Amino acid sequence: MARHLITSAIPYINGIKHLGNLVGSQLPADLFARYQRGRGHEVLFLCATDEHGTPAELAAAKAGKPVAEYCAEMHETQAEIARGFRLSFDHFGRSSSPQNHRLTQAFAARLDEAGLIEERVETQIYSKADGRYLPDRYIEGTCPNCGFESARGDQCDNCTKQLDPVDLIEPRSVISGSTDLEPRETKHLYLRQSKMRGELSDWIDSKTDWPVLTTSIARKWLNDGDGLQDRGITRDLDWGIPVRKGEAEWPGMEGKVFYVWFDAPIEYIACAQEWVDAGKGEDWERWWRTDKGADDVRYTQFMGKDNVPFHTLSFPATILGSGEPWKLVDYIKSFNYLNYDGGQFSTSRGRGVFMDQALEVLPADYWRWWLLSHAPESSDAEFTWENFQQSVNKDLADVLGNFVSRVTKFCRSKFGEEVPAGGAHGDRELALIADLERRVRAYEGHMDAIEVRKAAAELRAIWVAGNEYLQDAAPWASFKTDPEAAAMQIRLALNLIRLYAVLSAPFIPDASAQLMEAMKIDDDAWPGNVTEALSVLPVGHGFAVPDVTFRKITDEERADWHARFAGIRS
Ligand code: B3M
Ligand code: ZN
Repeated sequence: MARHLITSAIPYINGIKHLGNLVGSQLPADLFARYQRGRGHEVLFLCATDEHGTPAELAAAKAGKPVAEYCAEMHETQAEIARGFRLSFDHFGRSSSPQNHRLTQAFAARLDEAGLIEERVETQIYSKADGRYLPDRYIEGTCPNCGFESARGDQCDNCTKQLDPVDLIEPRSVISGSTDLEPRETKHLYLRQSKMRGELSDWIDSKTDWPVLTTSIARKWLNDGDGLQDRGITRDLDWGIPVRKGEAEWPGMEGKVFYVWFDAPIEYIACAQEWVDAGKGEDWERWWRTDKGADDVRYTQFMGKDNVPFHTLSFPATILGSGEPWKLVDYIKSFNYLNYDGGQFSTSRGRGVFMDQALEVLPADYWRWWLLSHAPESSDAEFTWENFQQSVNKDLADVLGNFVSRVTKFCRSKFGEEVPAGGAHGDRELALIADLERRVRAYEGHMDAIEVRKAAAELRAIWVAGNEYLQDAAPWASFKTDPEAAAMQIRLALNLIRLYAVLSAPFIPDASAQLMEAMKIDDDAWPGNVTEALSVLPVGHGFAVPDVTFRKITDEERADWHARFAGIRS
């Protein structure tokens, strides 16, 4: 049994995420966690809300609430929606937790001891109209790298370049729109990442099996020297983790907080502590400390491409720089963007379908299937309602749902609600089994490699194989001349339903549970070999005809939803 530590990029607290965010990190992470559990491995799957920094402050201000209260409420909202999508986190933590406060302050102290922190007096942008400094997202302007006009102070969303507010061309305050800005001096802590360039570069070079998307972004920053400029890790903000050297004061840094991107990845570790403190686990160190057993853990991170620089360079610089035996990530799965109907999903502009809205329209499995089978892996992908309708109606309703319905209803009408006997498998069955054996192994290969689209395509092919078999064997016809043969065919097909439930659970967990219930069995062991897996339901085993597993989306619904989501969410 292997041990898998799995984290999804932690979503910002500042509102409900859209489907593009979901498919870029939390959903594929859940797919992988469910798969590894299904294979019988030990899994710790963690996620949290990212609660600090300017996004949190700005959103709270907009909602007219104190930021702590806003974060507590929005954390609950996001947790509820995550449950709705069946995201099977072992813990959904909060980067504002006391555990993360302590750990972040401890990391800063260690980095300082290691000579990797520098105090710098620097120039920050001060807004006279707002009476405050404007770090990160409090300021917008034109990107000096690509010319994008709404680049934020910390990063350009268009070209992913990490920025400094002073770099922006024609900067303006996000709070008031004021351009009456002046540079003022203020003291900050810098993480001397540049000192670690060689070590990080060797580490990235050793990751020859990583997705090209991940390593190409990492190398780009390394080779430009750009991502490895020393990074400011503190801010002039009220909300955040107070700058302390471990438990001690940090002279000259009173009233300042750590930068959100410094404390957010540390939450991956703190979240494991929260998991233990919530009484859900016993020992977090065996997942995170290589001196306490974590060296045989395989750690996989999931994220959108815009988060890659922080996970390939900044966070590893924190971990390595501490000189302590923390677990480093083994594999980073990153994703391109999902677009929405000819444009971009946009949280700030409310464009696209958001997670709460999606669940109002259809249950989680419909979305999970479409999103995962169209995951933006090798390039950006696009959601359209036509494509969604087609995929749901074909793959889920016509192929899987129809198979289940035909088999169970036919059996009920001809043999009753028990697995019928019949004779031994014939050539057609043996050919199907041999085909499935190959396909199941291919499916495992894609899932192990986190090739999400390929895994979905193979799973669909496994469903199709059953359908083609049924069409070909035609038990409704053979029943008239050879009821023994029809019984054997149906016995096989009922067993296939259970096998489908097991194999499909990582993608469509609710449907899987429904099928297991209908087959009146809880043996969900992963198929070691298909022949054995197709005899788990013995002759005489009772089953029930399930309700419709997947319904079709009508043309009216499609048109209706298209119109409903064409505008901007208020
Ligand atoms: N919250 C960005 C995002 O939600 C950021 C990820 C942090 S991962 C440590 O895309
Ligand atoms: Zn740019």
